[in-house]
Amino acid sequence: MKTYNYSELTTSDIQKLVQRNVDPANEIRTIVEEVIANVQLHGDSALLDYALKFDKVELNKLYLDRAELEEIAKAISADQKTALETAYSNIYKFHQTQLKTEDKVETMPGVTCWRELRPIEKVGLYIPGGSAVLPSTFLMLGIPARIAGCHEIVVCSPPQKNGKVNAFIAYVALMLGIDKIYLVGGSQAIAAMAYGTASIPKVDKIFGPGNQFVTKAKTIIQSTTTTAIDMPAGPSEVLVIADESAIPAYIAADLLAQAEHGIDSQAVLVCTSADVAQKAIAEVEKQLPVLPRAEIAKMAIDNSYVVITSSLSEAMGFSNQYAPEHLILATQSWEQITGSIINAGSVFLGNLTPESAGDYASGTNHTLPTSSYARAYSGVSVDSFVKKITFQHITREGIQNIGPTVEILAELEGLHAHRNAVSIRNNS
Ligand code: HSO
Ligand code: ZN
Repeated sequence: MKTYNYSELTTSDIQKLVQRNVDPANEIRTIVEEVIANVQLHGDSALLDYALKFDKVELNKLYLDRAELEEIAKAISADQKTALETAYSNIYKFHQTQLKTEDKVETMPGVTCWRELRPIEKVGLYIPGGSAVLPSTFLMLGIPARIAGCHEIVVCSPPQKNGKVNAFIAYVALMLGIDKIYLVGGSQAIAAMAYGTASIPKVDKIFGPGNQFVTKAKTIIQSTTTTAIDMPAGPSEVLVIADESAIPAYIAADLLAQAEHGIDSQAVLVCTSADVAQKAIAEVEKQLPVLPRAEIAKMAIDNSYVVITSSLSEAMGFSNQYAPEHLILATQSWEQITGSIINAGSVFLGNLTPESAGDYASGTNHTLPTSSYARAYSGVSVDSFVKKITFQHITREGIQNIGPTVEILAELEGLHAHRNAVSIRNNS
């Protein structure tokens, strides 16, 4: 892994280091725009063509129904069921607390304002299934959607070579009470859920991570259709801040857990100790070759780097500029530095808290902002599946209290009909 000394980096070096997943020649955009246009024009038949072209499978219908999901799910073992159920229960517990009723506020006597939650009616979940099938992502999206009370949950996941989804995806669908999975992947799935086709309903909001094509499709449809998106979640990334109290083998394991996601994943180590960093790099070289996904991990590691800093606060400064999706504080002093975190999607504290725990089962959501979007976006939560509608009620006393203020402000904006809407109530 390439190693840099923070003190030797210029502002522009740092800017280049923290920049990722740019598409300067718009190559990805051009491909994705064509897919979107094709799905918009030809609907289901375009989706069947793409299944053949990209997923190498000839489908005779675009979905699996409940009976088919039940049949597929039979293949999973008792241990696997228990693990999925434990993860389900922890994720459910953590997300359930996010549904809060807010207090009503009397801003002036007789003027009461409040907010109430309403679920987004139709949501679309994209469950990736390219080089790794991710049933855990299905849990991370389906559970908050169910807690929020969304009426219609449309699920798209790419078909495997046998024209089905794998048994774990099928089992999670049943756990969530979802009766249908559409066999569509990639940017074509995003287009289908944004425009609707004969088989796939148009949804109000699309959720889910994906490769650069899926992410590009989400960002395009968000500005060209009335369908919203959760966030532009792109290739996964981790930044580990470590000091001399960190354990090099653990750091390496965490970097590799990230790297095995995909060739465009990034795993960054920011370390106050050159010695620990060197040992961690040696550990990466030791642990990497035996991984089944070594080839992918190797390419991601080649796309990753180490920065040596002189202090934890300097390390945090770099991390805040990078704005990582996952931030691991591999130090016993984590309590002293959490207050200085400004930008991060999800944070893992201390030497015994691997990102994998949050990826699967501790309870937090793993659909998080990547590519420095953590500067402005939060990860998926129940909030992402609801709208917060404001309400107000004004009494006779209230309209008298607030009336003069509204009349003067309406007058100064030259909007007399606004002023009259108040005056007519107070003068009658
Ligand atoms: N690290 C991924 C989530 C994931 N990891 C799913 C394993 N399976 C994005 O947060
Ligand atoms: Zn992961």
